[in-house]
Amino acid sequence: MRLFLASSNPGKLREYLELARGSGLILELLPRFGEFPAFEESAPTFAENSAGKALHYSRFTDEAVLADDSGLVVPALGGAPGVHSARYAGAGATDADRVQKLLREMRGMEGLERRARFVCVTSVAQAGRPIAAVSDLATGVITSEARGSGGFGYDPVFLFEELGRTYAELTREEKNAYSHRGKSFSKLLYVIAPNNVAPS
Ligand code: ITT
Repeated sequence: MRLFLASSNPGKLREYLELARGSGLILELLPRFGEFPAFEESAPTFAENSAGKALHYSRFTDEAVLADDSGLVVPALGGAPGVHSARYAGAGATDADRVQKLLREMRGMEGLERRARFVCVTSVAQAGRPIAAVSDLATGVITSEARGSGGFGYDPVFLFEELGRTYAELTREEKNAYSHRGKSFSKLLYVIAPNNVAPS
């Protein structure tokens, strides 16, 4: 099966291309992605933004389109940055600006207050109709300073306790094996490729 990815985020694109390798799915960036009217991600949930993105871009091609809406949820901040993760520090801000804002907002917080999770909802649609929607999450702790140079976004401050390193300190293979996106994509393979045998 062939899928086109609708995403403007190079970090996501790289991870999905790696996840798809060897999966039996052929995944490519949606051709001329940047030329289509952008989808307005104004919904209050990852689910609605994810499905909306996939449905929107699927109207510009005959192939099935995959989109994800993902973000970092910090309960002690009332769920922020949440669905606003990409715009947390305003338009034109960089990953480093968003990370610094998060660390500022969390100054003085300790222990359980630093718990966080990454959430990913992956949607597939074709010709304006939904085909699949799956989601997963990964839990961790927000560090007090950035560590590591891999990944993207909030990876340098997301400590994945199981391995004792931030996402930015993991290899690409490790991040894909444990991340919210990697786990959500694994589920997708069982939902859209009926010949795949799911683990019991
Ligand atoms: P598209 O909508 O075009 O795919 P985007 O970056 O705007 O790109 P989202 O609206 O889903 O995507 O926002 C996701 C944001 O959440 C992303 O920009 C990061 O700041 C953060 N994020 C999501 N997954 C992440 C990950 O694996 N590591 C670090 N940060 C992540």
